[in-house]
Amino acid sequence: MEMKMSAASRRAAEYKKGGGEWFCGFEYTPAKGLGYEEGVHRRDPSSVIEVNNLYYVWYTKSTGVYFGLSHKGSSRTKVFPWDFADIWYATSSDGINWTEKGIAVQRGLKGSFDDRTVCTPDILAHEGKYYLVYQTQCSDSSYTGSSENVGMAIADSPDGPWKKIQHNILEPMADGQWFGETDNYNNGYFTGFNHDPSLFYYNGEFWLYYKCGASDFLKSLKYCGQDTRWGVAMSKNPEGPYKHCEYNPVTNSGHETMLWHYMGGIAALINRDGPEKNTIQYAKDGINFEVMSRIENTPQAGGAFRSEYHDEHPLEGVRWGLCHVDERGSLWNYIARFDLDQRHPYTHPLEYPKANSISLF
Ligand code: AAL
Repeated sequence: MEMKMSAASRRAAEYKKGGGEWFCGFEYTPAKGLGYEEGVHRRDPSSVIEVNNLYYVWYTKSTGVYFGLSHKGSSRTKVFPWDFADIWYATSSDGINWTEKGIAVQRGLKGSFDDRTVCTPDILAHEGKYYLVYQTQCSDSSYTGSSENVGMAIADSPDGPWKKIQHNILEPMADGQWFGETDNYNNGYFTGFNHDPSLFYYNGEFWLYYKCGASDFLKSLKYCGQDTRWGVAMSKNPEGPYKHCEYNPVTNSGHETMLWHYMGGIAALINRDGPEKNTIQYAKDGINFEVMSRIENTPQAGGAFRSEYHDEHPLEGVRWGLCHVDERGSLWNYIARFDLDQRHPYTHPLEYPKANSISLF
């Protein structure tokens, strides 16, 4: 007798074959020392790296209330928690108790390309050097989305001193500058801004992933969130010049970037915005991402621990990390820790201590 099978059952069989291991949930605990503090915003943590048995993280820090988008034309009013910010760092020996160490990278002097804010960092350790990438904005910008770029600072030690490259290493392509064959509107979504840079050494080159959106993205709120997606730019040298990939955008969804190496490809957790939000995706070539699983309770602005064991399991690269909390009602943004949900069957052989679970969302 012919076996009847619905489309959903066929898909379920596919998931079991290929994607079962990619499913997960997350739980959240305090990142002590980086938690809630009246008057201070800490947010957008970088990936976490381990150097000489110490974990390091970099993040956006600013002080004072912010006034929102209705003030976006003003040159002096703090518009967002990441406006008028600097990049700070913290260390921890257990990933739970963190000590804030001080400023890593400061805004530039008045008149320079990064004199309004430096924020939303990520880190790459490569051949004895440390590369911090981050968002920059200059003081005449007005949050119309036309002047949000990526900068870089380089150090020989994670404790600095950091030497800034005195120009942006990546700028969004200007409206209309699309060199592909198809129409600019659908494919040219890397106009407007480059946010959330995340740097990898991949296939012998430096790959800089970022979030991008149409310059009017704030007006384009849709049922599935803001109109953001991710692009990537490549360079033979860490300092650049970076060239936007011809296939951009490489995702059709996703807010803050979170990516990791897995078996010669790149995995990505697509959060918060777009029709494919709340999925984990995988691209064998770092460019052509496929949906591997649909997940829930995703970390906001997660920075995962960059594990050297990333090939052991599809989720080793996202086993734990830090994220931020800026949900409704929390005026002062703060940093928390995420872990794969304990119900998830995967546990890494090198276990780590856990704080008591709290509910943040
Ligand atoms: C985030 C990131 C970028 C945005 C802002 C600060 O979480 O997507 O960094 O610019 O919000």
